Amino acid sequence: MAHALALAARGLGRTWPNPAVGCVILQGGRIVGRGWTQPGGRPHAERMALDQAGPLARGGTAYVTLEPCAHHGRTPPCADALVAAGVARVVSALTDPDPRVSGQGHARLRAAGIAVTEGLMAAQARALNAGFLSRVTLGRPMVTLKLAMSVDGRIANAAGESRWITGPQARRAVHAMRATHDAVMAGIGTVLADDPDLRVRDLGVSHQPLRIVLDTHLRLPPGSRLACSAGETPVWVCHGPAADPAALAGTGVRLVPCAERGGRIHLKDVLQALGREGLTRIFCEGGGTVAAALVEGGLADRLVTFHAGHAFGAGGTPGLAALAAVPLDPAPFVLDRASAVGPDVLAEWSRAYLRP
Ligand code: AOF
Ligand code: ZN
Repeated sequence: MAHALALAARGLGRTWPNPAVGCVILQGGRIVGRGWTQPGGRPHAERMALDQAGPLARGGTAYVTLEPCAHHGRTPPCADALVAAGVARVVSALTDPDPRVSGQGHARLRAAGIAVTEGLMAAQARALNAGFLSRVTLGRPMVTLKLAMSVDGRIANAAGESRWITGPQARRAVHAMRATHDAVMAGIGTVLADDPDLRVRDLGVSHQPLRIVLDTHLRLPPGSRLACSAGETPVWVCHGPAADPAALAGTGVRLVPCAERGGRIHLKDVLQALGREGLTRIFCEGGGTVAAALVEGGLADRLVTFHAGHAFGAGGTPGLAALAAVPLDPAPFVLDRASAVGPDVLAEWSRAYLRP
């Protein structure tokens, strides 16, 4: 199952709206098939592993990181494919919450006489599938909030300079993280200040996440790097009802109308709209206003923090804008991992429901 989970992780960022699933088929103690959900969500992991195993799947054991599907999509259900291949045993990590599956995959296997064991490494599978689970159960994608800061939590010095606080190793790590998400998101303040590109660079990846700008009043300049590259890598601009789309006409950006509250698009509504579009994993790169709104709204599921050896003091820009009174106990984010990345410190935090 650990191997199946590692295979599944290869699909992160490129299988939406589907989950990234992994499958390993064993025969006589040897691996005869390995599969993972392919880009765009099809073929499913089981199909790929069964195709590899061919006749060797008969009498074998399949390890799957999610319950095999029971519905007819573009291809027949994976549960039926496992039955047809003559697999003797299926070990699955998690029930699929998709209402079209939701226990029926396991039931079909059992009805065909296959021995089914559920729940192996369930916590790890839940963490891996957090984006898909969030989309199906909460109607919104999972959000990872990245903050690259000075040791005192500032994302710019008193002169407003923010490039670059962290070193090249941290930047590389950020690009690798972008690649495992369906979309990279930033607020218009950051976009106007930095003119970022938000794509994955220098890693040789064949796929780019979408780019999303939170831009209530549609201030995105048509000449910005984002707007100018929208034809190559999609850019979605989430805006409020009163914004005038004329300035961005012809740039190729996609406009996503969202509800406004208190003069600003409402992040919960934005994320629900993105969930309806099928997005499962969002990587948010700031700035402080968006970061604070995500934390305040309980919408930041994971935090990725980089701390660099600068101390900018109170004149610098805080990584999080002001929050209303926050109780001290219990801390909502718990440390998953911390490590040195070049001269900087990387820490990954998540909410309790995402922890393995
Ligand atoms: C599996 N194996 O590798 C994946 C599954 O739109 P469709 O027909 O491709 O179905 C999508 C649903 O299939 C998705 O919502 C989830 O329930 C399941 N994903 N199932 O057996 C896989 N990716
Ligand atoms: Zn399937």
